[in-house]
Amino acid sequence: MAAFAPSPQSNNISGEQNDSNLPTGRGWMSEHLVQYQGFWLSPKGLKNLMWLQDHFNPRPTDIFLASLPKTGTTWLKALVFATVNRTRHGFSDHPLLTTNPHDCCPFLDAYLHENDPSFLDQNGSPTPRLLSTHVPYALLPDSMTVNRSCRFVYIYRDPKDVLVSKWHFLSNLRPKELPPFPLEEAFELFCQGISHYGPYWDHVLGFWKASLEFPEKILFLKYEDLKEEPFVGVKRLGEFLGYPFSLQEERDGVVEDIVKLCCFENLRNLEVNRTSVHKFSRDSMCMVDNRHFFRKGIVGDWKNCLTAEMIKRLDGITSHKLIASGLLFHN
Ligand code: PAP
Repeated sequence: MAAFAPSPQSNNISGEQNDSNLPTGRGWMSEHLVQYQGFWLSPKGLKNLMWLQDHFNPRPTDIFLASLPKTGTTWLKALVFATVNRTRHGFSDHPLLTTNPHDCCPFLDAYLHENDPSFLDQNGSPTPRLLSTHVPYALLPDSMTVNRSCRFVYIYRDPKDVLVSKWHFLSNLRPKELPPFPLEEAFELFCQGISHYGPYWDHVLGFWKASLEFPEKILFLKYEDLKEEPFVGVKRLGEFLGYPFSLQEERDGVVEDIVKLCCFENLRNLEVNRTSVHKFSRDSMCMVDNRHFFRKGIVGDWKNCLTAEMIKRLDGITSHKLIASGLLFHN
């Protein structure tokens, strides 16, 4: 699909972007998506991006957690928060026992758009700031990517599980007055790349290439690898972020404590994640029951949802787009 505008010389997009002259695509909820420089965003997502471009001033110590929706963001937030703050909090009264991970590591673009950058400074853990974003690498402002010491941790996941997870999530949030959104329709849009912050493959490749170019700045993680070897993943996180685990900590089982604290079963069963809600932006009505962030937490649920034909088509697109990168998935 052709991009709306040629790639800019710099990543900075100056001024207000009016979405009325951008190509539109069918949304997954009631609103449509707009295509901006090759990526699909909700109209609000586009406004948030403009805000990010114009107003965000990173600190050199900032840690950005980057991802596409439904690739493991919630889990990554918990793991990074617990790793970076492990000397501040004991495991028996840890903030993650009473706070949803999204509230420990806010979405950068959504909060900034609320016109309250000071929120970021009141975030409990001033240094380093843990901030998350779904914005594709190519659309991030230069202030975040060029000549800065800020680090990124990127997580990606098998697109078949991403599609299934996203479809379930949005079906749960769908207003009752709207007709159901069939999986077949979600599948078709996903394959065409028309999905929040998609195309999926372009988003992944953007961060992958950047991580090859700047390996000291971008850590590239796979959900499936984290599931298989969470201890290895947590140790890599600690090392990469400048908080390596000492031998004594390893002997004391600190890595295991973090893995256990952040594991799906533990987080899902906490009262805060069963009964409370998360507000995606400070003043808006965009609220989600925390329980929706914890569905199954497994690898390969697509086998229960997609037809053989769907699997073949989606795997075909993934092979075609990712083969040169080596970022393929074993089924
Ligand atoms: P978001 O984009 O709304 O933040 P995100 O956290 O990226 O969602 O992805 C949600 C997926 O991660 C869900 O997958 P599922 O639908 O296939 O079950 C969710 O269950 C899963 N998930 C949430 N927390 C964890 C965790 N601690 N460990 C493993 N998977 C998790």
